[in-house]
Amino acid sequence: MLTEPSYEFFKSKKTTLVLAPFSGGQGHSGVEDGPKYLMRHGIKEQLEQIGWDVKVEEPLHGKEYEANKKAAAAYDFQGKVKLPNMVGEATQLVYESVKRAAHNNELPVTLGGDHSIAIGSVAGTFDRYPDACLLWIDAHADINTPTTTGSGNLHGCPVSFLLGLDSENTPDALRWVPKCLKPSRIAYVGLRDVDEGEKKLLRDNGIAAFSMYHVDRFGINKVIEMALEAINPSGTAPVMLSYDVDAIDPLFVPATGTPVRGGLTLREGLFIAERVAETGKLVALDVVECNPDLASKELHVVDTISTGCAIVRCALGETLT
Ligand SMILES: [Mn+2]
Repeated sequence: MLTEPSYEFFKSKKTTLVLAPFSGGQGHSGVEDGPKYLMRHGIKEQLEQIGWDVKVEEPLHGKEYEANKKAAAAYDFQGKVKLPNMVGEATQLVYESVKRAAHNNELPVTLGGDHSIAIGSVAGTFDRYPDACLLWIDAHADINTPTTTGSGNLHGCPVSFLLGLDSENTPDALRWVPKCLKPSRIAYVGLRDVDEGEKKLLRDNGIAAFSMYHVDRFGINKVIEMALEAINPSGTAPVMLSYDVDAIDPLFVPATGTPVRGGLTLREGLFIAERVAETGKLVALDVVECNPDLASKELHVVDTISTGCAIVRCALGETLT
C-alpha cells in the first residue's frame, strides 16, 4: 500500500516558489514566460490543495533581461561565452532568494527560465545543505565549460561552474559561484544529446550518468535507484532535483528550446518526481525550460505547462491514490 510521502526536512510543509523568468542563458525568447504560464495554470493553488503553505518570490522583478538581450550581446561576452554578466547577475539574485528560503526551512521550488538559473538555485540549496546530492534530469548534460562550449550559451554550462571545472576561464561575473558540488554528488537521468567534450568531462570526473539507453535497458525504477545509490549511498542525504522538461519526449513536452526525440515518456518523467518524493529527502526543486513561444499550437502550450505543473506536484507529494 502506498502512503503519502512525508518530507523529513519539511515537517511544516512550507514552500517558496522562486520565479526565475530568465532567458539569457540561451538564444530563444519566450522561456522567460515559463513562470507566468505555470502560475496562470494554477501551480500555487495546486500545491495548496495538497497541503503546502506556499510563498512566492520574484528575485528578478523589474529586470528587463529579455528586452536587453539583443543589445547586450554586442558587449556582454567573454571569448565564446554569451551574456556572462547578465547570467552572473540573474543567477546571483536567484541564489539569494533560494538560499533565504532554504535557511527559513521553506522548500525552494525554482521555476525557470532557462537552465542557467540552476547556478543560483543549486548554490543556494547547497549553502543550507552542504551534504546534499543532486539529480539532474535532462536530455543534455549542461556541463560544458567556457572552453568546451560550442554554442557559448550558458544554459549548457551550469554544472561546470558548480563543480568548479576550468575555473581559470570562469567569466568574472560568475566568480561568485561557490564550488559547492562534488562529482560524486551529482547523477544524470534522461541524457541523449551530449557533446564530445562533455562526455570526456563526465568520464574524467567519474560522474554517474544514466542515458535513455539505461532507461530502456533497466527501466526507470531501477535507474532512479542506481542514480540515488551512486550519489546518496547511505540514503540519508538531502536530495535536490533539477528538472529540465526537455528530458521528457517532445511528444509530451513540445514547447521547449532544445527538444531531442527519444526521451522519457510522460509517466517515466513523473515517476522520477514521485520516486524522489517517496524518499522523503527532497530539499529543493527546479523546473526549467518551458517555453510557450515555441509551441506551434495552443495545445502544445497546454501539454508543456501542465507537465511542468505535474512535475512540481509529484515532487511535492501528489500521489495517484
Ligand atoms: Mn538543461
